[in-house]
Amino acid sequence: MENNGGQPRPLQLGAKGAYIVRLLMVGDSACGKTSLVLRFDQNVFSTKFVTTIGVDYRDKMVKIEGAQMRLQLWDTAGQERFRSLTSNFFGRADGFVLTYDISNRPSFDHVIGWMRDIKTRAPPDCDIVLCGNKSDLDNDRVVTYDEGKLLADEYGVQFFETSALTGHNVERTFTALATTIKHKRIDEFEGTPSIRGAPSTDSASAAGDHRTVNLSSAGEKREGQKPGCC
Ligand SMILES: Nc1nc2c(ncn2[C@@H]2O[C@H](COP(=O)(O)OP(=O)(O)O)[C@@H](O)[C@H]2O)c(=O)[nH]1
Ligand SMILES: [Mg+2]
Repeated sequence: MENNGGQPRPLQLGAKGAYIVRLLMVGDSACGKTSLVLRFDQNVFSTKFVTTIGVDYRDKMVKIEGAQMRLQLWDTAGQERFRSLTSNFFGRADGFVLTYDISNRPSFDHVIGWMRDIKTRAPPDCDIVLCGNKSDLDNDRVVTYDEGKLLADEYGVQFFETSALTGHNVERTFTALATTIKHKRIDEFEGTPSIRGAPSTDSASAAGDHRTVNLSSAGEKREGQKPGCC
């Protein structure tokens, strides 16, 4: 499944000694992807459904088990409604936060389709975390925790129920994904002993870069990397 003769690629080391990790938010529209990014990056929540043109991009520096990692959070801006995300969007991802809404059954049913998109269009060494968002809406819940966990187990990915509204598990979800990526894409290459299991929560404060770029050019922005290898 992995590229490079079955081996994951080492993470790219960027400026200031921080590893660059490209994380993509995917899942049905309105399941809370933008809200999760805002909660993680700025620790805020808004009930507004904000739409922008292109892809919303944020930088967030975190320190995972001593490693400085610059998480590049790529958030779609409505294109997911039309399933029109380009291969550029998927092609160079290091990780995905695949989100559904626990109060919306179709959004959960569509996880299979999103998984298929990732498997066919993203690099084989990318990692995925499945995220059942809006856990605060327990009265409107139509997808049980066990259903989400079972599906995640079938795919061999981590699973968290989150609430962008309350902040429940939001940081944990991103740091769990970053920690998995660190183990596979940094430690394996440096021979650094890694403490597998519980993710570190010692993320640093936001680095503060935020911009919106056009989807069609998004994949061209990164230099020094091979084209998507899927
Ligand atoms: N109750 C609740 N509402 C949420 C949560 N996350 C997002 N929302 C709301 O769901 C709607 C869609 O959220 P948004 O982040 O724009 O979804 P996106 O289309 O996946 O980016 C907005 O009205 C949000 O306020 C959550 O955790 N709990
Ligand atoms: Mg959005």
